[in-house]
Amino acid sequence: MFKKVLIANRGEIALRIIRACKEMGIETVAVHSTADASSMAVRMADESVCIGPAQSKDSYLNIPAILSAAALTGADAVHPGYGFLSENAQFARMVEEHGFAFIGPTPEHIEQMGDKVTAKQTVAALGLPVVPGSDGGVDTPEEGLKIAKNMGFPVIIKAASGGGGKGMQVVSDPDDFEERFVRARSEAKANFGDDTVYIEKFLGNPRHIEIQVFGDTHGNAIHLGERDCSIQRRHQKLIEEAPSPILPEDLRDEIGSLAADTIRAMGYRGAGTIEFLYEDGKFYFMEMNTRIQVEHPVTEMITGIDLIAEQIRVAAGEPLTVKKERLRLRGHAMEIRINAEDPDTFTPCPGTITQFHAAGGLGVRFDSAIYNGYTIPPYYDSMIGKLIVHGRNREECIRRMKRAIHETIVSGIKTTLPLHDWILRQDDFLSGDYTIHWLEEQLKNR
Ligand code: MV4
Repeated sequence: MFKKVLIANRGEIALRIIRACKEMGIETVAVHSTADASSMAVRMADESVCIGPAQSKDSYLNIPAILSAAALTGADAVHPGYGFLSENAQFARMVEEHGFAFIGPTPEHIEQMGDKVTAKQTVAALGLPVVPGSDGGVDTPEEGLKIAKNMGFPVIIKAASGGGGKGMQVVSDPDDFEERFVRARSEAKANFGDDTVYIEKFLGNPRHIEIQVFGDTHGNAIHLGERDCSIQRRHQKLIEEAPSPILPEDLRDEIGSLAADTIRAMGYRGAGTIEFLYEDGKFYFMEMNTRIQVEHPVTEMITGIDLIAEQIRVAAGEPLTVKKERLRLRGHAMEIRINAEDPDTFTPCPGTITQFHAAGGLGVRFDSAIYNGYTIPPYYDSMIGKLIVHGRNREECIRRMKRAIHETIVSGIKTTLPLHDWILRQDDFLSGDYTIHWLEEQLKNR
């Protein structure tokens, strides 16, 4: 097992990784920007190293500075968390070339899933259901229009190097196709330096359901059930839950087993998430994330498994401690992301927290790095914490979440807590009757 792990991240996930390391008897190194010198991660880690100025590109994305910190402190592994360098294949490669273990998949798997065309072809060949569409990249508008007409409109044009919603064009009218195709290509080129685009049938009212998977270096691969992440705005998730309120038991087993079989066949190591669109009782592969995700605690709550500890063990070459036969999904879990934002306009509200109290009690978990008197820097993501609750069923879970929201005190800044309280009182949410577009529709009419 590793003796010392460097955490190449900040905020709540840095703290989450430090906690797992402490419980495993592993020493920790926090790296931080000048803006994060008084962060909780710096206080909780055994050692800390300043890796540069506030701007992410100079610090949390500064590969030479991070590798120097690892060498200087004698770390033997690097955990990238989520965001920042977590899905940067070049970073994973350089970490390994410098003699450290990368707590994540191989650079090759990151690369393979980072290219959405290659990812789709790979998983389709291994038996996962994909959205009907072009067979790989499409070079010309003429070629694209032919495919679209064969498939029927509406279609969606996506960037191969995209993901997370960037550089997509929906086309309903064949007359608009050429213009949209050209726009998709040039946006792809401008955003990702790669103008490869592909075409899919556009699904109008899907849900976002993702499967948590895990593989090790001994040929084991499992799935840990799904998370329903359909409550989102502009591709930012607000609420995630498990199990999905609308997924039948037999379909969960079916898609979960297919997902596990897929990563086993790939020889995939570590934690991963396979994202699907779910519409009319059918799953369609969207993309695979090769990192630990923000919403991983939802899965931890229903499985009782420490996913970060499992990542660390797998990276150290140990087999998964979870066996499919012993895995039971228990009760219901839900997570809300708390952002330092105006709940009506979503404008970020950095500033100083003048009063703070975390919710507690049975089945309540608050993952955050904020504290009383903490000043939220303006340079990074506005998420300041995650409130996660577990209950015996969805009803108990929702009641507990409402209770926990009202127990949470964060003064001095605006937060999205009031918006969450509102969502949790909507009939459509309570009945589970919503698609990925529901929240944005509601916000228009509110
Ligand atoms: C789609 C789609 C409908 N049909 N693909 C958005 C993010 C990127 N990962 C893929 N996305 C979508 N792909 C087909 N064929 C609708 C979306 C989509 C979406 C997906 C998940 C969560 C929120 C979303 C919001 C808008 C569009």
